[in-house]
Amino acid sequence: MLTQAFTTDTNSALITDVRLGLTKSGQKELPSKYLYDSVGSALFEVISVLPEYGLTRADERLLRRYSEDIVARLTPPTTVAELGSGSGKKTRWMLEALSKHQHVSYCPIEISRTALNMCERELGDIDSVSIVGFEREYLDGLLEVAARRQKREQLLVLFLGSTIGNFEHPADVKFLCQMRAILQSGDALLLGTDLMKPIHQLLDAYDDPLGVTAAFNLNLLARINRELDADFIIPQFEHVARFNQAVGSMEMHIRSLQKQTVAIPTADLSVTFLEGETIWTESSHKYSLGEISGIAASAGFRVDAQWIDEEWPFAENLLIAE
Ligand code: AVJ
Repeated sequence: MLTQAFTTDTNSALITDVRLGLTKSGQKELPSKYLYDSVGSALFEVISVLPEYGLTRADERLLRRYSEDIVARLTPPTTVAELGSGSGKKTRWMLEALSKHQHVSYCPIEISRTALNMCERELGDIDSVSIVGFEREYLDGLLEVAARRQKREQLLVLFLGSTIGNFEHPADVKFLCQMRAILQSGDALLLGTDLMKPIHQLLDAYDDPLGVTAAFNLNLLARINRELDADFIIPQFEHVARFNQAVGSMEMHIRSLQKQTVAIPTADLSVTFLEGETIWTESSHKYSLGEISGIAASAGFRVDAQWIDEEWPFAENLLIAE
């Protein structure tokens, strides 16, 4: 009984967003955050080791190589908040570098309890680091961390993996502004951003030959089947990856292979798809260096330093709140 109530409660945001997104006139859409249930998160872990998808390895490489340089630019004592810690694997380098000089409080903020547990297990062994996890939406969690920090402490926010790129411009600037409003001047944000690269490389990265990304995308329909009792017939849909030239973003869509009607009883909904019609499930923006300084400045940050991976163009940007 209790489980039932709990499930209903956590589903209410999904129900609202499915209703909104699938009844929209024009382009149907679903928020990309719903790609990450336990199946989707496991599939993303696989994507991140595919040879065609270099993003996660570039991010890790930069943090491994330059953590000491990054830390040298901070002003201790530092409290670290991480938005979307995931497994916590690439955060190790930053925490190890920081904890050489000081005791560190590390506050991962995650909507997934499973991810929080994983990250506590992965990073729990580092001396001089205490971990306090927050099972919250990003900004709610950040508000709590900011409220608890000591007066003279600098807050370092980690927002890695180019998740910022999933906020379709100008939502990226809006999100940075909301973050800035929670921070004090002098606080730091380490922002990971995937950079523009040849389009054929991007198409391979978001439509890999093994079909892992296709499974990752289509799992969204399978999730709605599981959680909202819907009757999507998965083989009647296909994964589409395309580069949207006008905005400079990779997009994932799910395309209906035929005209069909799907029932989603828990959302009290029945949705008709035309043959070839798509649901837009994700945008992943590919930044230029100029754009990064631009969005930082619009949100009240200055770019203190940048580190760039040459193998897979990707940047770690150390931003300081003005
Ligand atoms: C986890 C947000 C960085 O945008 O590239 C991977 C997710 N989507 N393959 C990205 C993703 C398709 C990913 N991020």
